[in-house]
Amino acid sequence: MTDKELGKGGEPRQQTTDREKTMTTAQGGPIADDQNSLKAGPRGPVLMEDHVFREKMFHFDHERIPERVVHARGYGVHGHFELKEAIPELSCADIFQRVGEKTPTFTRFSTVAGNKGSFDLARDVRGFATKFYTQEGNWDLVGNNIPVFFIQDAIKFPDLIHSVKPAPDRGFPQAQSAHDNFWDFVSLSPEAIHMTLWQMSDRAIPRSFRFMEGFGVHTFRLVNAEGKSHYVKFHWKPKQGLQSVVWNEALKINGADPDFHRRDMWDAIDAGDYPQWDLGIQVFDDEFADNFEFDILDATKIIPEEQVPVRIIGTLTLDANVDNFFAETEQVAFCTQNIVRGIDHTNDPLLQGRNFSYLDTQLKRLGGPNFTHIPINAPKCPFHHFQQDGHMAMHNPKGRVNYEPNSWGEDGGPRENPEIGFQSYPAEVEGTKQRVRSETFADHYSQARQFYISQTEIEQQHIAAAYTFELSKCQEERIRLRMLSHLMNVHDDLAKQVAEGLGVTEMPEPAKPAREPITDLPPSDALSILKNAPNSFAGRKLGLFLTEGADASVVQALEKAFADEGAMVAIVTPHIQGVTLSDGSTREADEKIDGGPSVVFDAVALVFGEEKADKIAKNKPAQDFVSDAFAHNKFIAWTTAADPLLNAAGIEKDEGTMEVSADDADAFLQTCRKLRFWQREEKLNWE
Ligand code: HDD
Repeated sequence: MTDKELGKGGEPRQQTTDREKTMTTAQGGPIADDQNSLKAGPRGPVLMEDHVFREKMFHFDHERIPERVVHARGYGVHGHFELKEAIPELSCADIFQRVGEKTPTFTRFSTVAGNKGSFDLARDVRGFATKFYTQEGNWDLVGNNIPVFFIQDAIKFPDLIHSVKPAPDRGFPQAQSAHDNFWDFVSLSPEAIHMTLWQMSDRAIPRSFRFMEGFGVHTFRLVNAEGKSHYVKFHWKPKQGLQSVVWNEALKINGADPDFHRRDMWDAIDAGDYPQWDLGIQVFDDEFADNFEFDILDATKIIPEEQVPVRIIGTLTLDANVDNFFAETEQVAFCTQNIVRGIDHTNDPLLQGRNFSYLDTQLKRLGGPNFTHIPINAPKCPFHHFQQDGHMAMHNPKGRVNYEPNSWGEDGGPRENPEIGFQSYPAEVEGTKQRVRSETFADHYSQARQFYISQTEIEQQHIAAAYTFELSKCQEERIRLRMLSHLMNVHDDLAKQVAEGLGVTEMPEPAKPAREPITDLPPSDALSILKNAPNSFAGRKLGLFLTEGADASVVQALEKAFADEGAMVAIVTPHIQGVTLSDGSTREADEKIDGGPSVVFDAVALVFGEEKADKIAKNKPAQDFVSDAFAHNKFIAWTTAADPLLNAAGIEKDEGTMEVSADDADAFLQTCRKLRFWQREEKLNWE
């Protein structure tokens, strides 16, 4: 670099004479030097008059806004919803009228408990919130990846969240429910028990946002043009299929890549592999509601798909990453109260409370009532109203009229329109004012049991192990035993396994149920992840561990087989410079071995050259790579030169491992479609 290109401090100068590219202040004034503040002499004090410095620093000092009180860590992406089946007989919502029409969307996935900087694979519920920019206004479906909630009445929400967040005195634990306060609250709130089964299941450690379901949770209403109402529950079904990781893997992913879920989403969309979900509706009427075993206004209950089938009406495709994380993902403001004509609320007390909380929270978070002026929150259809002023007002009403009724005729601004305007469903309401919980909300165990018996044995084991882990983190015996007293009302086997895991020899008395549970609800296969496995490796990732001199034909065959499937292949090598294969071609590395542990892949293949095979066998990260892949029930392919490593890692080959040549790359892919070799877990853990 010449002296001209370097500043006095030796830093590279990046100057331009192009007006378009010229850096300016926020006021638009061109800036000549952005690296040195204005001083009285080269070594003198900085001058207060330096408007360039002051403006830059002032803005930086105010960059942060309060993080969301829950769901602080999230990841947003653009997409669109395409209607596959019109439902005018059920709803007059504009978005549900024309088959093939695409409505733009913005979806934000999140964890609940952790702060903005926490890790992605916490055991936690995932938020799944979608804003539909419909032609009749924004509709926000603010759901989770679990179809039930911990509490029945929104007045308990601050306590629930306080209990799971870091304790107020010590400021930890971060992003976890495995502590006394959470389980204390839950065990004193039996309504939460059903949701804890979901939370202790593998649903709470999804492999990726792309491989999880979403649920609107509450019962809403669909209202048609004649004003007739049906009840509805909304479902998102991932076309990619369901998949989760195992707990030991989750713990390690959090260290290896705390951004695992957001990176996965970014990479998939960046590669053009757009994730899709079908929007399903469960529709039912008053007669069903009156005969259903539980109250349809109780958000701690599901309606099994076997009882009311899920009808698919459209597809959500996520096809664009954000341009700017703060402007879009951070500033997006979801509100459950954002509904459109044709969709309405019910009396679910949790939903009613949410309708207050979301609007209220945006005021605090985004600093004023004009957050709808921020592009990500603004409707994409025309909008006209007389709301004005306030912080950061971007579009105040034009002209002299800002009120109604007015007599200014054509110049009088927007007018009401009873034809297309929102009409609340005229539900009959009467009752005595009282602070009570309906008796019909009192059964807290029946569906918890139903969830448990709907799982495969592997999944049941995981649930028991998760309760054991979490309760083992509770220091107070009374809390552990109180939880156990509830699990005894859910299922004997579960309670026994957890008791054994905790080392409890004398079982407590079962908790006294508010209402006797129904013990003969049938299992519902839709509740299991493994019973609904996709039998595909598309969208998944193979970790291809290569060393110097690896057989090029095997590498190429694996790369081709997995690419044809629609899967990703990441190359892992001993050095980041990559390797030269047997035919002299090279492969660049995506990861050096200690930066790309097997926990970030769905299956692994070890294609090694003879050279240095013994040295690699002694490498600890390489040993961890295979031993973790094995312990996490992943499929493993290898070539002979990898044998010393497999031996050093103590791998006992089984049907989930296979020696691979160029001819059987396809066979390995087919095996990988099962995603995990669960029989190994049975053998390792239970025999
Ligand atoms: Fe909530 C955020 C989902 C109950 C109060 N919630 C928030 C987000 C999701 C949910 C996905 C993140 C939205 C985003 O990405 O910006 N919440 C749920 C579901 C619930 C639920 C599915 C039960 C069915 N929430 C719930 C209750 C209350 C809140 C009962 C309070 C009465 N939730 C909030 C909040 C948040 C929020 C404090 C924090 C940030 C925000 O709203 O925008 O208002």
